[in-house]
Order: sequence, then structure tokens, then C-alpha cells
Amino acid sequence: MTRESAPATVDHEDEIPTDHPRYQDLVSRHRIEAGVKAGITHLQGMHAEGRGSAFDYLLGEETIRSADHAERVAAAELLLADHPVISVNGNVAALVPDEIVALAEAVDADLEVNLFNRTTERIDRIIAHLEAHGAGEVKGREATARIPGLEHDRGKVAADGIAAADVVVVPLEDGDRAEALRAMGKREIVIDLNPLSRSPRYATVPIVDNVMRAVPNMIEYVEALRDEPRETLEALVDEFDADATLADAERRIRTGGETASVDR
Ligand code: PTJ
Repeated sequence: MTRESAPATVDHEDEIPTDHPRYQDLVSRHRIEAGVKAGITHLQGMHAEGRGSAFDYLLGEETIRSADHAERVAAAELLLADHPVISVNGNVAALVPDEIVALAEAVDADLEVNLFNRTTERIDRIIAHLEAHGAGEVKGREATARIPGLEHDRGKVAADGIAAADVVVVPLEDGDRAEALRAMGKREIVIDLNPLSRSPRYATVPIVDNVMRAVPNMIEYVEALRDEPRETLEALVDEFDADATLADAERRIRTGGETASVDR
């Protein structure tokens, strides 16, 4: 029988009934709450989570076809990259630690912690958390380079990490760094549930999907595309239409209707 409510207090996500109609949302909320308690996620991460959750609700809490295609293209981008880097913040570390480590491993990408609300303590905790989930070296502790034109702390990056990357995965963040990275000539894969946010609008490949669905799906596409010839991957990347992808997600959110404009 479907339970109408989750237990009032959840110490561990295993206690959330899997048949609860809002199961995935409750798991996300719990992970963010646990992340805040562990000093990994910033308190503002709860605000970000709430916003994302509202957009996800309007998307039907599913990976729409245009997002699925964008995830496939993102996999191709990562397989083609010379030096891919995955940027990790407090929400990503709390929501998908295993998956983000697995994606980095699958495409031989660097992991780099880059925070909006930067403190050494939180960086250290996130690095330790990722290591506990199987990560090798995680960059970001030393800010050895700056993103030009970004005075904010978010401009602090590793010279041999984000600064040297050709492709950067930027999940779940605000727009000014996405804009500055694009100005540096980086190719950006942005995962963000809000298609109107500036970050996906500056992305080479915007993915309007929940990071909890997007990252595992990207890993599956990496494995599916791994042995494809380079020309096939390049064609996927070249034919991708970022504007149509964003428009498709916005239409779905505004109308709730079937989206079919980018349905490969
Ligand atoms: O850990 P820090 O200090 O780097 O801070 C991280 C946050 C997320 C607090 C910071 O980057 C921030 O304030 O971000 P914003 O401006 O709130 O933007 C977060 C974006 O992520 C919003 O557009 C949300 O809709 C979106 N979002 C939230 N949860 C998810 C998401 N997108 C994909 N998957 C989610 N689960």
C-alpha cells in the first residue's frame, strides 16, 4: 500500500519508504539536509534544492527527450575532450557523490571542488567526502589560477584543473562563472533544472534535468559511445542545437505538453 507520508524524522535515507509517491524528492531533500549537517553543503544549497525541485515538478520529474539527447551529446563531448574537468560544489557532492566519481573515472576527467561560498573547511570536507566515495586526486584545495574577469571567490581555480581544461562539466550553479568560462573559450556542459538560468544559456551543451538522473544517464551514454569512431562523436557534437534544447525544456515547463522538437 502506498504510504501517504514519510517518517517525521529520517536519520538515514533507507528509512524513506521506496513506495512513497514523492520518494525521489524526499531522497534529494534528505541528502541536502545531511550534506548541510556534515558541513559539505552550504545552507543556501537548501534554497537551490527547493528551486530545482519546483522546476523538476513542472518537468514531470523525468528526463525529457531533449535532455536525454543532450546527455548523449555531453558524453560525446567528454569522450572527445583532451582535458575534461568536472566541477563539484556542495550540492553535487551531497546528491551524487558515487555517480560524479564514476563519471570522472569513465572519461578520465579531473574532479575539482569549486565553491560559490568558498571556505577551506568546506573544500576539505568535500574532498574527503569524494575520497570516501572512491575518488582519487581531487583538485581545488589550492587556488593556483584565476578565471579572468571573475572577481568573486568562484574565480579561484586550479591551474592544472579548470584553468587548463578544454571541457568543463558545471552542474547546478549560478551564471557568472559559466559566462566567464565561456569567455575563456571552454566548452561547457551545464546541468541545471532551470532552462532560463544564465548558466545553461552560456553552455555548449545545456542539460535541463535533475543531476540525480543526468549523471547516471551520461555514464550509460559514455559506455554506449566509447567504441564509436571519432567522426560519429564529432557529428553528434556538431549537430547539437543548444537553443532548441533550451526552448524545448521551457515549453515543457510552461505548457506541460509533450515536447518533440528535439527528439532524437
Ligand atoms: O556549494 P556552493 O557554495 O558552491 O553553493 C552551491 C549553490 C547551489 C548554493 C550555489 O551555486 C547557488 O546559489 O546556486 P543557485 O544560484 O541557487 O543555482 C542553482 C541552480 O541549480 C538553480 O537554477 C536550480 O534550479 C538548479 N538545481 C537545483 N537542484 C538541482 C538543480 N539542477 C539540477 N539538479 C538538481 N538536483
